[in-house]
Amino acid sequence: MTVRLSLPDLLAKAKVIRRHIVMSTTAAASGHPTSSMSATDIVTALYFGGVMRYDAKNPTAPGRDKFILSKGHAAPLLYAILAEAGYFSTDMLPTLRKIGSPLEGHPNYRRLPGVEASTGSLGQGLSIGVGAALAAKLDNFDARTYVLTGDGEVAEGQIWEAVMSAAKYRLDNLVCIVDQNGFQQTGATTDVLDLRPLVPKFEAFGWFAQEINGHDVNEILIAFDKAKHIKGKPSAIVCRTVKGYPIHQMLASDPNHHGKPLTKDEAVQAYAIIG
Ligand SMILES: Cc1ncc(C[n+]2csc(CCOP(=O)(O)OP(=O)(O)O)c2C)c(N)n1
Ligand SMILES: [Mg+2]
Repeated sequence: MTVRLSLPDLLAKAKVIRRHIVMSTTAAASGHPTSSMSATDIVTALYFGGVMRYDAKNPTAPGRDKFILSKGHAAPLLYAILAEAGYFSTDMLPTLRKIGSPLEGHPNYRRLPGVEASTGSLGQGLSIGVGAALAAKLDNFDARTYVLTGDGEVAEGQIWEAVMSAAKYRLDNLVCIVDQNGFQQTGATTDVLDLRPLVPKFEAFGWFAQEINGHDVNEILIAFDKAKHIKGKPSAIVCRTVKGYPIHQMLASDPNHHGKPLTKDEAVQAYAIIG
């Protein structure tokens, strides 16, 4: 089944998700709020915009679509999405990173329903996605796999091994989404390693590739729909995003703000900006 909210309801859902992200990372006093917030509109559209087929009450149903968070440090985003989708109670969100909680710092598929792969070691999720998409084809399931990677993460060599094999196996049921927020752990991608433009690189490897505004839910939905209609090749959607959106202005002195939670006072300010 799919969940298809109206555009105003989708925008409202993205605000709820962002508030969960701020609340859970501030409660944990650790985690990656800005990495989670750049990708919030993308993943909200996937789960609540009628894109993915899933059943929160039957999380391992054969033939389901799969979402793999390759940039596993954005776990607070995944947990907020899965809780809102009904995989587990939103009451669990404040237990992020607490001893004994299944909401580990990085997603653990053995401990939490809806988590399709254990990730956090960057570069691996697209290969897992290739396996899932290939398996779906071999099983004759009309199932799609969506993988979210970071723009620093795509510097990992394993990403491009997966890109090559996905084209070889004509995995038109695989979508690689790149959260192009312009920053990685140690600084701006322009300073560390800039792989832009990514679209011609994916195209050179035999993929269908689009570049969109990753904060425009309408554009995101159109891009997912376009990808669904491409036959014979995998799809990449390069999303231009802002790390920490929409609280980036609050963090202007440290726009990356990588792996740092907000203080309690900053969180109050953030809730006001998010709305
Ligand atoms: C293999 C590997 N190397 C290093 C890290 C440490 N690390 C965690 S997040 C991160 C930066 C990732 O940047 P990007 O992919 O752009 O994600 P963003 O947080 O900007 O969304 C790094 C280097 C890791 N998790 N895995
Ligand atoms: Mg990045």
